[in-house]
Amino acid sequence: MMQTSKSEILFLEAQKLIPGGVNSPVRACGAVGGQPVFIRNGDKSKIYDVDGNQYIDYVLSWGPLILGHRPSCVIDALNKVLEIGTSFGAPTELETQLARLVIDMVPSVEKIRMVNSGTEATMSAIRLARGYTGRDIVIKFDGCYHGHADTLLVAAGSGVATLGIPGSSGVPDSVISKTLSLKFNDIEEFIMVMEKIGDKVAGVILEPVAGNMGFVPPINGFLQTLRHVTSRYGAILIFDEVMTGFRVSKGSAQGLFGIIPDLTCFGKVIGGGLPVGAYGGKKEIMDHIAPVGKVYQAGTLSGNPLAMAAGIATLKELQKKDVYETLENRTEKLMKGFQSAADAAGISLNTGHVGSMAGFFFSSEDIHNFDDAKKCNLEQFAKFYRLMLKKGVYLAPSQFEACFVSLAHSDDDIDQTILAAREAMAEI
Ligand code: KE4
Repeated sequence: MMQTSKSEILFLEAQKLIPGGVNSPVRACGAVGGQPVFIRNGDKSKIYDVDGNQYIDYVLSWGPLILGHRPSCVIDALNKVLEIGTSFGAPTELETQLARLVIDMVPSVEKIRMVNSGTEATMSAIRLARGYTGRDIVIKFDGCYHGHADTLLVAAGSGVATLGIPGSSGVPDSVISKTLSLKFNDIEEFIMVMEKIGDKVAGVILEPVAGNMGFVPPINGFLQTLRHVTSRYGAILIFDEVMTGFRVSKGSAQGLFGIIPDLTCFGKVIGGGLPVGAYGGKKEIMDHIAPVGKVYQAGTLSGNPLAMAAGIATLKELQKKDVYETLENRTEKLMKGFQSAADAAGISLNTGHVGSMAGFFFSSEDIHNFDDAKKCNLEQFAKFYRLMLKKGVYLAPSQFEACFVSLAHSDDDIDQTILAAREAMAEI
């Protein structure tokens, strides 16, 4: 029987001081019942809670830890920076080094600006698209989550979907009146809308592989249509690669699908576990950002040396031979194992993955958009989540999330997880 009394005590205390006892809503496990476990430490593919329970971790801090917990290259890089300081609020060479690494790995990016979160990255990219085009309207897609900037909190996924709320209170209608949210993967609807208002659209933003309505890849032609039609109307195509960046392939989703967006947002992996976001793209667009241009964006800790060092160490590791093949093979094995576990138990399960980003829905139908995702069996998901947690497997506590595999996940970890899934599917 899993002992969680210390987590329960800590959760009670945290709830007195922090809304919901958490610093990000999805961590409260509202969608799956039960209470969050408090983490004591992490190492490689595992995390350990304050009661000493061990878990194979497929959340990986919601994506950043593609090398696993405490990879030596990142720890060594951080220790080296600590010898010279933590933050200066002035340029350092480390910022240029991380910029160079991202630009070398993602050819569509000619210039890049570092910020501190994915939210800052997407918020700034939207402001830049509006400043560059002089237009106001932004198009997003239902179920895609781009962080919590007011203008993008419309029909969002992730924590907003997990809470079952349409958007957020506190966001004036005037702010979201210029944001249109269309159906993900609906090519006809997108073309129709752009034929009507395309010349008024500043930007179109999406997750090229959605991970915040659960795992939903683009259907054939969807990304290509967005690229072709936005070019025709002079709208800026923004790939929110905060989750997919350096996760689904070395060249991110744009490299995998061969699409060149005008702007790209990054986060998670490029910080290697420290707070980093970034947005970048064509020089001609990026030079509209202050101090060169008139679109303002700033940040006290943007380009922080510690965060840069963790990002540099992570991306350098990802450039090594066979990294993405290893990640792909392990993730495919995991998802095939989940599928066969469900089949053996007669449970309808829909699994998918791109690179080391994966997901599964308890449904017999194909899932192409947020409406499809919301029809899945959320109760079965919650039961599966709780059973797997008890069996030492830490999955995202919401159907509207993705899961991740790291280079630290061994074949034995995958085998153990599949065995746990077989048992859990039989008990659902
Ligand atoms: P942050 O502001 O949380 O660093 O990034 C926002 C963001 C932007 N774009 C995409 C595609 C994202 O997935 C995210 C954040 N992802 C969620 C998990 N789905 C973060 C977890 C959380 O909110 O606690």
